[in-house]
Amino acid sequence: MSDPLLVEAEPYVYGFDLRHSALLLIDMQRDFVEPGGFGETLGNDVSMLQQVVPPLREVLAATRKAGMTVIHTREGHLPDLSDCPPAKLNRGAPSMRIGDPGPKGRILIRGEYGHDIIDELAPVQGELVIDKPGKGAFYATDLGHVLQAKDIRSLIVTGVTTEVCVHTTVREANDRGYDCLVLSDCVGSYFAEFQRYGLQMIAAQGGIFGWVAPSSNYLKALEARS
Ligand code: C5J
Repeated sequence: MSDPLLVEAEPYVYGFDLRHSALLLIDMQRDFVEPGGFGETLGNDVSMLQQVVPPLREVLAATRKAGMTVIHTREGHLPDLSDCPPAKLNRGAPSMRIGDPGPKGRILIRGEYGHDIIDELAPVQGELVIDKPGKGAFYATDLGHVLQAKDIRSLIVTGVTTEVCVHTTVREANDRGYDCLVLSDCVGSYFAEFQRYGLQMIAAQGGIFGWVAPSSNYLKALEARS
């Protein structure tokens, strides 16, 4: 058993073993990050999420170089919407609903251009892509089985949005016994205050859901290993 890599984090140092860890990129899809997608139909300023892309590219490159498992998720639904509960479909007053035709194809539908991951973070061969109908990455997906099969115990969590799919997934993972480190500049919200409080909520009370650190601390830990 090799020594764990150590990341300076809140509320205290996070230790992880490369062979038992995965980088999780949550929903870095055109539908959330670019104009004309689901995020914008809800009235959000999608440019708020674009600041996540440069640091996350660096993290992805370093993680790939280190040989760690990389898993991407995509939120979306089957073309016939059979996996989209009416409560989700009908909620609110968006300018377009899930399944409606938009400039990037049908909103949040699997196989459409807008549903896919942005070019800058596109998965490469060997990386897993988990399609999920809900906010949490464990709900109605194979993620739990995949992590068990790979003997993954720690998750480095990135993606969008901080208070919705990132939070839901971190809470689900925490209840399943995973240690989650959330990289603060690699998760994004449409709301500055949700970003701040969302991160605080994870690390509060001695790390009630997990740990939080800037990506520079994670990169330092990866560099220090050789
Ligand atoms: C949302 C997500 N915000 N990926 N989805 O609806 O956070």
